[in-house]
Amino acid sequence: MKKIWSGVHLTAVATIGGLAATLAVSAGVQAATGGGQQDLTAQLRDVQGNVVGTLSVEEASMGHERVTVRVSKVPAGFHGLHVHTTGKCDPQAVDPSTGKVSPFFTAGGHLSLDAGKGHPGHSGDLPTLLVDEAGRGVGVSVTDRFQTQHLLDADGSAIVLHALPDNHANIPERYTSADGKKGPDAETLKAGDSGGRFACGVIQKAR
Ligand SMILES: [Cu+2]
Repeated sequence: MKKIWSGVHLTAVATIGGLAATLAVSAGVQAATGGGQQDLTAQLRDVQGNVVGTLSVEEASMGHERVTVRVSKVPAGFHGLHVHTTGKCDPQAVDPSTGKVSPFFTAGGHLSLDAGKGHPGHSGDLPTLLVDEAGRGVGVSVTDRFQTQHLLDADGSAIVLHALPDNHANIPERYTSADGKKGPDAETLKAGDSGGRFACGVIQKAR
């Protein structure tokens, strides 16, 4: 995906076009099985402990999950958004590699069910969230990169909203990183330079 605008446009069209078919398939499956899989939810809190948003994960169709995030009281602009590996959101967490407080470090890295794929190919990578001037934002996406059982594994999982936009490692060859290489460097390939972790929510079963 070289031209970011064409990529965004195609994604939006595909999502809208697929929705009617998705809903029809989902209704058919539920009628046949007497219910879908377990829906999931999370409450996002910032470093001070304020609730700033909610997450819901629902079955959209066979093998696809619909992920909805709603936030308020978040700084305006784009924010990186990912499912992280571990269901632990400690605002006082310390990064052992630096010895410094790194809020929500305990949530681990991006959920990655295929070790061969880096960012933005991680299972937990989601579209960046747009927050308006009033501090509100809503993001809806459909993904086939994970199933709800992957989020409810032994150590759980967490949704993390970052402080900065996620560049999805889209650093064209014409740019040179600080280490002299063209294109994305190791840090970009890890998390898309989306900065600190602004808010975190442990993902759990919805009631
Ligand atoms: Cu993240």
